Amino acid sequence: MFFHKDQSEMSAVYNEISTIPFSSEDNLESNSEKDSKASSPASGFQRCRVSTVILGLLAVVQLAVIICLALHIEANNKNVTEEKDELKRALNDSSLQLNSLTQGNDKLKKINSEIVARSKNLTEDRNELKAKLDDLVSRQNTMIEERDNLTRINADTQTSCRRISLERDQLRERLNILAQPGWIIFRQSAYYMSSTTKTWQESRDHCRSLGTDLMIINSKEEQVFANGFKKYMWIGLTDSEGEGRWKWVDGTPMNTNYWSENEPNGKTEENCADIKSFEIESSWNDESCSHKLNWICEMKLNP
Ligand code: MAN
Ligand code: CA
Repeated sequence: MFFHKDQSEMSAVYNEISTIPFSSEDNLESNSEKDSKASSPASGFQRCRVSTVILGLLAVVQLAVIICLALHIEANNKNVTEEKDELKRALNDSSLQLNSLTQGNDKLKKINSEIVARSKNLTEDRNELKAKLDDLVSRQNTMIEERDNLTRINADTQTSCRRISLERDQLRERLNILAQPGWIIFRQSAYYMSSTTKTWQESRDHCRSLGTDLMIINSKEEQVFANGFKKYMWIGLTDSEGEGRWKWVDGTPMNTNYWSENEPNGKTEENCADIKSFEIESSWNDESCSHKLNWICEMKLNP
């Protein structure tokens, strides 16, 4: 293509050169015109030789142009070949890089798939473990609650056990006391009738040493029962804390009474009560507390 272009350019140059007026020739022609009237074979030969020289020069120029064009084309070809080789190498490199990248990409895709699969498995494992942990925490809380309940029940049971043991010991002790001679059971109580005599306070102290106290009479049946012993004996009634304010040994005030006629009559001299006139229902008498009498203790069986 370059060659064709150069060829056409060369033809144009040649045509242009061909049309250039030669001043010398023009001069010659003008001279020849001037000398036309006097033309000769020597001047024709001269003109032919000049034309030949010019044509030769033109041929040399054309050859030089052709050589330059050829060199130029060859240089271009060489550059193009080099560029082509370079592009080929670059293409090969790119191709290799593309292959390498594709392989790397495939590997990464595979690794990514594996990671996704492992992540899925790990997520499932985590969820499973979390569910188990929640279950364990729930069971642990239930067990803690049960343990606390059992601890409370155990503490209550131990308290009950201690209380029952104490009651058992007290009952055993009372049973041992009741097993002694002199005790009689009536209704909800057991009664001990002394065989000796003591002051009211000594008598009370003896009853208390047995875990009981002097007899308290709070029903007609009990009064009749007490008279049945037919003993002149201390009962658990006193006004020693305040004249005329008779109280039983458990602190309750005397309401119903079975005083004998004209009793109580001892005022501040007689502050302790006894059964004296046991043949009649109203048998009580107030007496000097220092007097020595039999006494009767009462143990309540259902306190
Ligand atoms: C004695 C004492 C008194 C009582 C009279 C009447 O003197 O027992 O307390 O009042 O007898 O029985
Ligand atoms: Ca009296």
